[in-house]
Amino acid sequence: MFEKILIANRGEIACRIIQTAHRLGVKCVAVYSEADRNARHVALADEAFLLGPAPSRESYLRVDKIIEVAKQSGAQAVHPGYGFLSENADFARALEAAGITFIGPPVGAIEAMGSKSAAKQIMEKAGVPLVPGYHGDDQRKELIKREADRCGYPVLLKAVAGGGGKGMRVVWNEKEFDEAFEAARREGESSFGNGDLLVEKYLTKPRHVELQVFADTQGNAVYLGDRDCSVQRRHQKVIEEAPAPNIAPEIRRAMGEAAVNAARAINYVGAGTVEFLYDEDGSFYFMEMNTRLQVEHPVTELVTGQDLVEWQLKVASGQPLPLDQSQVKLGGHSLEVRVYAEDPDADFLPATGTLDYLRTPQESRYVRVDTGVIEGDEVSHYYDPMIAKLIVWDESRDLAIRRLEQALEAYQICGVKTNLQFLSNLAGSQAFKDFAVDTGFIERNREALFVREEIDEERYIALAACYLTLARKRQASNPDDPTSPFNQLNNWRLNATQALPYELVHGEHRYAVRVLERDQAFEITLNNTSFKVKGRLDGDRLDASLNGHRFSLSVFQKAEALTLFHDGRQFQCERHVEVYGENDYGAEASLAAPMTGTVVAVLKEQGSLVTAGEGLIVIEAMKMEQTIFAPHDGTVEEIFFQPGDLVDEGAELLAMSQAEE
Ligand code: MV4
Repeated sequence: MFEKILIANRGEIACRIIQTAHRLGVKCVAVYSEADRNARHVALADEAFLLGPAPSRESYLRVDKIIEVAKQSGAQAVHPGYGFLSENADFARALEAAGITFIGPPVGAIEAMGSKSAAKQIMEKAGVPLVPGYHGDDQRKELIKREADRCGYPVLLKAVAGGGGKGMRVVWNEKEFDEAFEAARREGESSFGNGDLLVEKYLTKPRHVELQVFADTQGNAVYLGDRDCSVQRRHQKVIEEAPAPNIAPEIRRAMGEAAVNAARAINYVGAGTVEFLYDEDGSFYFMEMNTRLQVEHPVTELVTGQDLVEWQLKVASGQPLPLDQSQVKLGGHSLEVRVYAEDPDADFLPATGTLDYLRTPQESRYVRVDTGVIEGDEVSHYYDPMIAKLIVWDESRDLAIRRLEQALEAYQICGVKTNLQFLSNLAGSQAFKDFAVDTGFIERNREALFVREEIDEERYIALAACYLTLARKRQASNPDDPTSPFNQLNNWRLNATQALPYELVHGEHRYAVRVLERDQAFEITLNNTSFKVKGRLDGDRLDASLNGHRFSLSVFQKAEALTLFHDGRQFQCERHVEVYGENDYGAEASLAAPMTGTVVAVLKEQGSLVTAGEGLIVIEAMKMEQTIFAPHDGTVEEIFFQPGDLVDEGAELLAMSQAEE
């Protein structure tokens, strides 16, 4: 086993690899870009080296810098993770030349699977089922047309150099062929610099079923079960599960054996994934082979009980596979969703921001969170906007889905838009529970998946007012807390039998709210609705009963913005505050009473020097005290009222001069 490895990656996969390596007693070297100086993977590693500026091409893709760091740190091997350089043959070759082990397949295997048609030709020889069609080097149009006719329409024209759904064109009938052929060729030329095409029978409702394979340097190869990744959006996997549901055991076994044959056909070593298109009639066809550890490998780990990164480290250090095929046992069902910083209302465009508030579900044997971020981290535009992978396991698919729904409810993020609501809608949809899933699932179920449930805004506004009131009472019992959002200009204490006013804004709606405390409960009134509310605040947890209906929710407040997390949803509102400061008084710095009331204390004497934010005078209105603070540095020139005086709203309370700049 290695003593020290370098992880040439970032984010969740880098953290995940480090965790296994440390468990095996292997030291870890991290590499990072300037944007990742404080990233979690850097903190977890034993040592870390700066690669360069944030852009990947100047950091995580810098083959020369990474090899230099590997040499300098004495790393014996490099784990590439996924993405970045994980399927870059030149990188694997350069490491080999430097005498450093690449924790992945041989260079030849990476290159063999790099081209769709080459891969298909290899698989055909290995007896791996292919979709009926043509993927030869002869690119004459009349030949490809003849092959299309032989397949029978619809057919799919695919750019040989394409991938991830790019460069595919469905031809529904013979009449469309000529135009489609020319267009597909042009697109191949312009997008991939290669207009070569292959043609296949078009499967109209396929599933994406992939097999996890592993091979070692002693000629052993096994499959570790399968995964269904059909729920995709624009060729981005959204939810993955293992095992693939509703597949007959003999077909499952046949796919596994075909996948092992595929691996043997290219003298594979390490972790690999063989992807199949699975048709409704139970037939399956080789799609492509990925020569890296996949994002979704944790679902396989949870149903096999195996740590695939441990397998990678053992195989790369020359050890045999830990299990033979007869020892691979599968149990239960696992699902993974990818929590992304993206905006569902902006067609899932990547979102950026700061993770101001981050609560993750409690991990257990049923719930796993693989993440590369902590609360307070920035999600930048430089890299894939994945925040975390949430993986669940249980004895059955239904139980695992229930676990997923619960875990998603407990996943709470503020500060950046996420796809959490979409994932909850998906996991909770009947179609998904019924496994009516193929690659067209999301398009077919848009209605259910993109629904914005109507919420009872008034209830949430009342709960927000309840939170604000309890938080103020809590703060009032701790007036020295300078960080409290309530220790601002309009500080006061609730000793009221009178109502406490709030102005809360949610979207386009402004709510004038009154909170009256009576008999250990609040009477909260807004619009013409009144709620009897009892509440208890413990940290950011609010347990409340609203007209006898119990709510348990988390609340995050940043300045005047409130986010209430409840029942898997987020409700946001803003407290509108009149802040008395310089802008309200202009240059002469006189301070007017913000409301009619009684002067209860004068905190400064005439002629005293004050600094901005110092308390000057306290007035009481509606049984609440309100301190008026100095809007800037200066001198108290004259005080117009004394304790006990009644003042009208707008009356000038005192005059201040501005301190010299
Ligand atoms: C297909 C197909 C139907 N028939 N090939 C999409 C990208 C690449 N992985 C292959 N893909 C497909 N190839 C034939 N002959 C449908 C797809 C496809 C797809 C496949 C797997 C997962 C999601 C998909 C989404 C759209 C289309």
